[in-house]
Parts: sequence; structure tokens; C-alpha cells
Amino acid sequence: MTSPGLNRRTFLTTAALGATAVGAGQVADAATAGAAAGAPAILKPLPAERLIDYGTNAETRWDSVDPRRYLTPQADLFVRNHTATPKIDPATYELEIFGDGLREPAGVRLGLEELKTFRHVETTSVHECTGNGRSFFTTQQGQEVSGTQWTLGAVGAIRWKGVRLKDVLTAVGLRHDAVSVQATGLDASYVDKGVDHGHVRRPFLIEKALDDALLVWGANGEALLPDHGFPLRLLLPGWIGIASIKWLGSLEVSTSVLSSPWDTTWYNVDGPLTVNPVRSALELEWNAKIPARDRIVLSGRSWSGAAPIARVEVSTDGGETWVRATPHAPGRPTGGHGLGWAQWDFTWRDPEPGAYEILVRATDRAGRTQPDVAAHNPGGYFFDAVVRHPVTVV
Ligand SMILES: Nc1nc2c(c(=O)[nH]1)N[C@H]1C(S)=C(S)[C@@H](COP(=O)(O)O)O[C@H]1N2
Ligand SMILES: [Mo]
Repeated sequence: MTSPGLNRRTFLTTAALGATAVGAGQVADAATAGAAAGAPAILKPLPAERLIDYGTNAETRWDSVDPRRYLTPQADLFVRNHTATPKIDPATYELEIFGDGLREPAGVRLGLEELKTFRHVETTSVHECTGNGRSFFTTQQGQEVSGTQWTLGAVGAIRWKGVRLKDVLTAVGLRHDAVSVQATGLDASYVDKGVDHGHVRRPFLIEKALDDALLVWGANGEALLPDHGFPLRLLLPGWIGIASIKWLGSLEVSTSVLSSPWDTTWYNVDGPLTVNPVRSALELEWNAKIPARDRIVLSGRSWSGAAPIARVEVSTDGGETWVRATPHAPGRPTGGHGLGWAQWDFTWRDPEPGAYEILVRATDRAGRTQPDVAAHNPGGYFFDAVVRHPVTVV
């Protein structure tokens, strides 16, 4: 186990400073300024040809996705904000780690420079909101759901850069009976229907913390954009978007199981939601008009939070017959990235002019296949059914 840079003396000093300077559970309020009245909730530009603007949220338009590009540029990545993007000064930023799951419960505060002394790691993973595809509960299944009416664009693939949470927690001094970690954001408190729920926060079990959880400052070779968590966000690969807390202010490590409304009231269907399901999208306009040709090549992507994609099938006759799509990297359907997405294309031969629905159904290596109907829940989470994409051949 290595903890470069933070030698024992540095750590003891940091720990001692932390113990005297801060009380457990204090989340800096500096960032709440970002939510000032009148300030935009999203800071990056939202060009209408690439993003659909929902106010505090925005989704990527699939018909603007470049089939030659594996990663989603941060500029085009969906944004999901409970409040508004805060402006945080990286020079004074600190992550607080505290709780009775640490050998020194008062904990430490680590600046970016200290965090960057740990071994750097990079990983590519699909980043997706739990509610992605939510609008199809209504338009395809006739069911009522509440929340942002995403189509399929609340998703992207990012190459993240950061350090392992495991390395940091080990260096800070983790107790063997620690079971739970709660991550809290520095954005303003979330007020819904007159109720103040406090800062956006969500707990996860120590197993995930010690497995592949990262503290990330980089995306696709750049610094995180403010809207995506600058200067530091948590990343729980393969898990639902809310698990990856942006503008990470604190981590509470506990010997008891922690909870928050973000894992009890929301993002919960018979238990806290964690691993994302299997989904697919075509890189094609909704209601696209395609000139009749003997060969029409359609492209798209499929992804899963659990495992690489094993197989993608396409139907142009409403699900009667299915044809295998061709992966872009044969034999390596995900393009070599563990929890990235699979790019594929499909050649549609000699369609007659007329109205069609294109159905795409993916299966992951964990054996999960997209169903015909998604399991309804009032929050509209996990719409994983095969989407019926309307096109007209003219
Ligand atoms: N602090 C904080 N973290 C957050 C959120 C938030 O509102 N505040 N939204 C969550 C949700 S619901 C999702 S889907 C992802 C969205 O990340 P992105 O905006 O970088 O795409 O961030 C998660 N982390
Ligand atoms: Mo989300």
C-alpha cells in the first residue's frame, strides 16, 4: 500500500490541524454564493443544436453525437443540478474527511495539492443520470412519472483522472469496522416544496469506497468544468449519477450505516439504487426522414453499469425479427474500456419508403438484456426498455 507524498509526519500534522481547526460535519458555506438569485444554474454554454436546456438540467442531443468520437466532450455532456453550479476557488478548496470510522474521528482537511500527491489513476466510464430515458415511461408505456423529462441524452462517456479513494482513506487511517461513507456537495442546500433537505449528499458502502471509487479532478485530459464538479468530484464507476457527488466538500466515514434523502426518498425503488441498467441509443434524430437507398447505415451506442456490452440487436419490424449490429471494435465490444460504452452500426438493406420504428436491444456480459417494458416506479428511474425510435424512409 503506497501513500506517496503524504508521509506519516505530514499526515499526523494534517490530522492534528484538522482536529483543532474544524468540527466534524462542517461543510464550508463559501460555495453557496454560487446559487445567488438570478445567477444561471448552469455556467457552460448550451447550444441548442447540441444540448436540450431544461433550466437547472440539460441533456445531450443524440443526433449531435459524432460517431467517430468515443468520449463525450465536457462541453456536450448533460448537466444535472439540484440547485446551481457553485464557483469554487481551487486555491482554498479543501476536502474534509471525518467520522467515527476513522482512527482519528475529527479527521483531516486535504487541499488539491495534497490529494494530487497520491498515485494518479485514469479510468473511462459511462456517466449517466438515474432518470435517463424517463420520458419514455409516459410516451411509450403511458405511465405517470415525475422529474426531468429526459429522452436518452442524460449520459456520456468520460475519461476521468484522479486518485483512488481507497488510497486516501488508508492514508488518513481507516478503522476496520467502518461500514459507510457519506459524500456531501458544496452546492447550496436543496429546497423542494418549501422543505430544506440540506446539502446534496448520498452514502455508499465501504466496499465500493475500497473497490473502484475515485476522487477526480480531470475529465478527457482537461480540468473538470465547473458544471461537472470543479475542482473535485467523487466518482463511483457504473453507479447512478447521484452517487458521484460534484463539488465534493466532505466524506463522513462511519461505523454505522449512514443515510440521506438521496438514498431513502429519492433514487430508491425497494432500496437505494446503485448499479445502472443496460440502455442503448441511436445517433439519429427523433422522427428522422431518411432518403430511400439500398443500404442505410445507422450507428449508435449501448452501455451498462455492471459489465461490458456482449451483444446488440436491431429490429426494423417492431420486434418480429432481430439482426446483430456490428461492433466498432470487433472482439472488444466496449472499445477496450471496462465500463465504457459499445459503439456499433447496423446496415438496413432496401427498406421500402414508409414509417418505421427502429428497436435496439443490448445484452451485457452480466447477462442482463434490455426488456420490452421497463418496471414502472413513480420517480421514473431506470427506464431500460427497448426504445422504439420512429423514422420515415422517404
Ligand atoms: N453536489 C452535487 N452533486 C451531484 C448533483 C448535484 O445536484 N449536486 N447531481 C447528481 C446527479 S442526479 C447526477 S445525474 C450527476 C450529474 O453529473 P453532471 O452534471 O456532471 O453530468 O451529478 C450528481 N452529483
Ligand atoms: Mo441524476
